[in-house]
Amino acid sequence: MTAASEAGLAYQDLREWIFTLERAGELKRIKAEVDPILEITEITDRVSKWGPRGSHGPGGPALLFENVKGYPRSRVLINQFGSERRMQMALDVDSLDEIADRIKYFIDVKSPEGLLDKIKMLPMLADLGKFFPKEVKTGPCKEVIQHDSFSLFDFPILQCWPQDGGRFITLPSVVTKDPAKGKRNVGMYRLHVYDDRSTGMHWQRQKQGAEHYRERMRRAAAHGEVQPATAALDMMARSSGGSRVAEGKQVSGRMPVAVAIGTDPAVAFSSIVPAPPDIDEFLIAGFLRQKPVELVKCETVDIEVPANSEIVLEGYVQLDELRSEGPFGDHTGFYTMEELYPVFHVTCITHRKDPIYATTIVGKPPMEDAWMGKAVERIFLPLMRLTIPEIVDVNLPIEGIFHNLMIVSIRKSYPGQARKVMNGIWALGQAMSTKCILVVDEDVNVQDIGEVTLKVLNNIDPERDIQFTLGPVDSLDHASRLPDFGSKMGVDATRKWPSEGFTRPWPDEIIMDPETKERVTKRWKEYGLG
Ligand SMILES: Cc1cc2nc3c(=O)[nH]c(=O)nc-3n(C[C@H](O)[C@H](O)[C@H](O)COP(=O)(O)O)c2cc1C
Ligand SMILES: [Mn+2]
Repeated sequence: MTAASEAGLAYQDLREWIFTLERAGELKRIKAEVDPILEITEITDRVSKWGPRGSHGPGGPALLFENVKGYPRSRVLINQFGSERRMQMALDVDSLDEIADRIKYFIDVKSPEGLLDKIKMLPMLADLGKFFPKEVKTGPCKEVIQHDSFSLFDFPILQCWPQDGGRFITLPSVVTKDPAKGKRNVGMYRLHVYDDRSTGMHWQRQKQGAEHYRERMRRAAAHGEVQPATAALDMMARSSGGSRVAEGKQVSGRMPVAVAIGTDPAVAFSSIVPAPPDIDEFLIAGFLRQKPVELVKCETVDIEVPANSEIVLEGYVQLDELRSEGPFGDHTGFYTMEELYPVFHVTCITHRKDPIYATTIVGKPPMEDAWMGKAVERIFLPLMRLTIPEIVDVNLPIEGIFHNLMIVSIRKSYPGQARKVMNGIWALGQAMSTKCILVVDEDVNVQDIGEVTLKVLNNIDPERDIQFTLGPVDSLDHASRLPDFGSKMGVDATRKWPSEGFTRPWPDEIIMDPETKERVTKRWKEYGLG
């Protein structure tokens, strides 16, 4: 357990988290002068690859750069989540399965059948109540409020890779509201800095921020009594081949947006979890840290942000404006090329005194985001089982960059079930874009790639067992026939049954008999093999 839990409190802010990391030997301060242009990336990339491959590595320490060229008063934090251990510390658990268990506990609730059942449920309901975000009057993020004389270049924002289109804010919690229901969403979408006061807003079209934007677009269109043309709804039109917002169907208006940078780790992590659309990620953060997230109102927009943030950007996205975003060296190991995305105009910045700028880099895996993704894999397993109960375990291998490969083991009970599972996964929120799904029987340890390779390839008749489908694919897929749309593949590597048309005998796996094993164990010394 970490310092936060010893005190029975969640990390109060980024600074307490840094303090805890340092005390645990998980953070290094770098006092040598470093350039935010490329140099910090090269250092962090090397550190991310430290240590042995395996379930506990690699992943060197978190880095706090204290002498950033051109930014004498700034510090840059990077790689805070960059190992399995730090991901556990961030969520204050010894194993990520503890969180999965906590989720299961809530899921397992049945409707109470009598008074006694109801009474038993009370502590749990009280528990739940503890997680809702709480509004407070003010907080550290309001120490400095800048309405006029600010520039994004006041902050040590990195240019990550040589061909990047500029500097990018890479670890922002972007807060928006659904114009219909007022429901909040927090998502991590990178921001390409265009100039002192504007950035790209890289919410990919299947993400919740993009849906809030589309909903505003629909409303603005209805208000202006123009038809929200399909083209206008397909608003993140691509520079090549895509439809455009233009052609007289533009709808004007502003969508308020706020961005929190440098929050406590539960808030940053909750911004990347693939939560169902209507769930407020600040509630998830409260659940993870077991203490409500404290929110303050923004100065210029009707949005709340974590009071403990190091930096808050307030502003709006103009509905009828798209601009080229990228290129950006992405977590696929390739650059994502320029595409049209909305523009975020910053109207006010509030921040702590001498703010710490929290960031990350993505690139060839493993990088920091690999460990965030692995945490999502563990935490979401019980939620996947809600709709696909036969799932035993799931592995998203790091080099599969989360959308390219999912290996899933199932308890098979009826013919064709592996294909049902694939279709279930392709219907499951962000898992919809999984390019390749391998389904194996429950006796296969999906965490062991060697065992998976042996069994999957032995067990398949490729033509019979591969299922292709067409549908939405990840926005970062550079090989699909069209942006965001392409084919996906499932491999049914379960043992085939007669009821599936397989009438040949299925061979047994080679396993030594226990008597021989025991005899050899007992006699091992006699053989002189060491
Ligand atoms: C470091 C990092 C950067 C990310 N950048 C983006 C991005 O630029 N655009 C995007 O759509 N998703 C990005 N994601 C993934 C989203 O944060 C993730 O899909 C999240 O669940 C979206 O939240 P939403 O479902 O509320 O939209 C990033 C994730 C990480 C870990
Ligand atoms: Mn969301």
